[in-house]
Amino acid sequence: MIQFPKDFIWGTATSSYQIEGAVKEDGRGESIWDRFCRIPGKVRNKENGDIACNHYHLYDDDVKLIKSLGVQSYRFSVAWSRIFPEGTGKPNPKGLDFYKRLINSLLENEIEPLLTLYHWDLPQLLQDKGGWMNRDMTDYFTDYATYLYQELGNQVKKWGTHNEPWVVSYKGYSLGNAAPGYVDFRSHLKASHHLLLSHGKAAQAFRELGPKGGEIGITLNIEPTYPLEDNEECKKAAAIKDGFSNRWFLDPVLKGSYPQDMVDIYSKFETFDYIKDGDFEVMSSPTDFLGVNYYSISTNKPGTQGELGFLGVESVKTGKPVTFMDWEVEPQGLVDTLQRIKADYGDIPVYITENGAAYEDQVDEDGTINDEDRRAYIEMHLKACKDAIDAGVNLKGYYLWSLMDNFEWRYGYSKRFGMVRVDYDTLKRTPKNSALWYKTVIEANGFNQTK
Ligand code: IFM
Repeated sequence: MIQFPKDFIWGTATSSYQIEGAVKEDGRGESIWDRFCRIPGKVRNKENGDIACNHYHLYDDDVKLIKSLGVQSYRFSVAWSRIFPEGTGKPNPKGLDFYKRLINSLLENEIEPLLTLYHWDLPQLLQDKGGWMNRDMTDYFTDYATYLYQELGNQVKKWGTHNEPWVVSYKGYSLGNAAPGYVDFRSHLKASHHLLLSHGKAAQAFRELGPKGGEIGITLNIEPTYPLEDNEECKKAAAIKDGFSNRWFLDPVLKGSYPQDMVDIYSKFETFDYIKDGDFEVMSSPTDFLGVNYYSISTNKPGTQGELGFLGVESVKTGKPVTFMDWEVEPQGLVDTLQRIKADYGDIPVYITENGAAYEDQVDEDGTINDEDRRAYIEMHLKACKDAIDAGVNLKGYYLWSLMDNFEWRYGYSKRFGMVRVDYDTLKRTPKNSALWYKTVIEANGFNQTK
């Protein structure tokens, strides 16, 4: 049996806009995703999070569901615009009350909350002030974080600042396929700077005003990059892709600087005049853990086509099996990622804050969902976690993405990541076979390897 350390944490994860619904209830303000979903052509079938999984009303049942699966910790995010409908200023007690009720329910069921402050749903009124392009956002974010530390810190000990700032800045400000939908690479660079600065400021505020004995960290999506062929050109392409996707975020947070090779490349079109003295010190304020979201790998060669053609990099598929997202399945990439973090950034405690897969699930006549492809994906990645632990990585826990099927951003409801199926007509939840298997893993703190 593959056995995990005694104190390993078994979790699952969601985010506010993807599951809550109730977007106009109890004083919640508009978020950038409410607005983005209304722009024609941005989200499949004009879908949106208006109802989503109706978790806002069904949260108590959802907590019972988490409990019934034996899950020990639940990672969720707070919708900033429920707490501060205008982004700043006057808090909304009804919005706060929802999270208090959710957290109480979790604690009553002995499920540890891991609260993420920002999982992409910025209050629209802050976007109207420039969003993450505006340096003031770093103070607004810190005020919002501090308010929650004070209101919820007695009950919540594990806190995350941002989820995947690369997605927020690159997809939101450069590719334009996530909210707010801008298309300008330089805006991505500026937005990413302010996101990481806001992380550092919120981490500093946590030390002063956060719960004693609490933990704070940031979640980065890491996609390990490999050369297509074993030659210098491909290795260089892989290094640039790594600098663009991974090191641009890891380095400021864990080393206190941007990677010089990327600064040299970007300096051809960017002056970085928005970087102020002392920023790197703030960005690299000590944190207690690093959250890693891992899904897939990237394989690279020199080229001028595609998204990063302007940097001389082309990412290609290598023929490995893919999930319904068209992401290649490669568990070794997770081992490499975790070992690399330890080698390059030190022995910081790590949680896998997301890992999982979308597949085209079939519901059998008797109502069961035999999602063997997802189960196998999870098993292989848990094996990768164990390999990394055996190699000395300080991996503390694993949060399966996702508790239930939900709004998968620009893909709407077409991509199902849940271990629990959501019937979008009735909103009924049905654990898939992967969830029943995950329950046995948690009970045994391990599993018999089949893959
Ligand atoms: O659904 C997303 C989540 O919001 C952030 N990480 C990746 C998941 C799957 O795409």
